[in-house]
Amino acid sequence: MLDAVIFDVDGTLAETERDGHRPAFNAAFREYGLDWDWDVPMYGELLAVTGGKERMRAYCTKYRPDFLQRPDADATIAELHKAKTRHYVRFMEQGTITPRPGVLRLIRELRANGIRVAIATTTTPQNVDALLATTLKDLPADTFEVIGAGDIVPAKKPAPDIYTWVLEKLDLPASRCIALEDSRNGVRSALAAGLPVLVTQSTYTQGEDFSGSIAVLSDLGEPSAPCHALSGQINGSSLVDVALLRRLHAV
Ligand code: XBP
Ligand code: MG
Repeated sequence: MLDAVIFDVDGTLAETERDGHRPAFNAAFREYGLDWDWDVPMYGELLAVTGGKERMRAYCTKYRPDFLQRPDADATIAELHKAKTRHYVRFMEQGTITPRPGVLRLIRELRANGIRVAIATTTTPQNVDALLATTLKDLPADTFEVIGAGDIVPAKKPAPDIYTWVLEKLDLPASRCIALEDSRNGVRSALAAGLPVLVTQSTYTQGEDFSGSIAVLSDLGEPSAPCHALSGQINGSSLVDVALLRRLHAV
């Protein structure tokens, strides 16, 4: 029985990293008079570490070690992150980030079939709220029954904690759910929580090692724009729908 589908957010529901999170970090750096600038390739490297505060700290360790010597380094990173969240929400309100192919279609179909949907993400809760209010505004407000986000658990992906937290709130065993992810860190997190996981590869996660996943797909597909499998089998399907998820889950 497939009772619930748990969605990752960044890269899975929408391509938020390159033109959402990345410029929001840069705007925060400018606001604080820092000469840090994360271009597209640099940000790809930095995505190896999940969580914005953790990502800034990892950047400093490698590229700005002097900054970490400042007595107020941690407090400044926390302030920068608050500013980054404010900029991110503002960018989302400009309405340029669209859902990935098949996302709205699949979520509506899941709900129509009584399958519960939830979110497990490392991003900050305000960012999820902003995405729901803009990119995903066509979904009913109560679509996602459980939203696990950000610092609600101490250890971010690839640790299993956020998925385990969501499973507890859903009151479901991992075996009755599927996770949808776009990154290796996300796959590792879901697998460590005992969840089967299907991957829709995103801009920044092309070619990552998704071992352990059911299959790696280009996207979820639309009737007018079929998806394709990059590895694994989707039984000749050209889009991910409830019937396919049930078949994949039963294997
Ligand atoms: C998303 C992340 C987050 C965002 C930034 O990963 O790693 O850190 O990039 O969000 P996933 P915050 O898709 O695996 O959840 O700055 O709010 O942390
Ligand atoms: Mg992701």
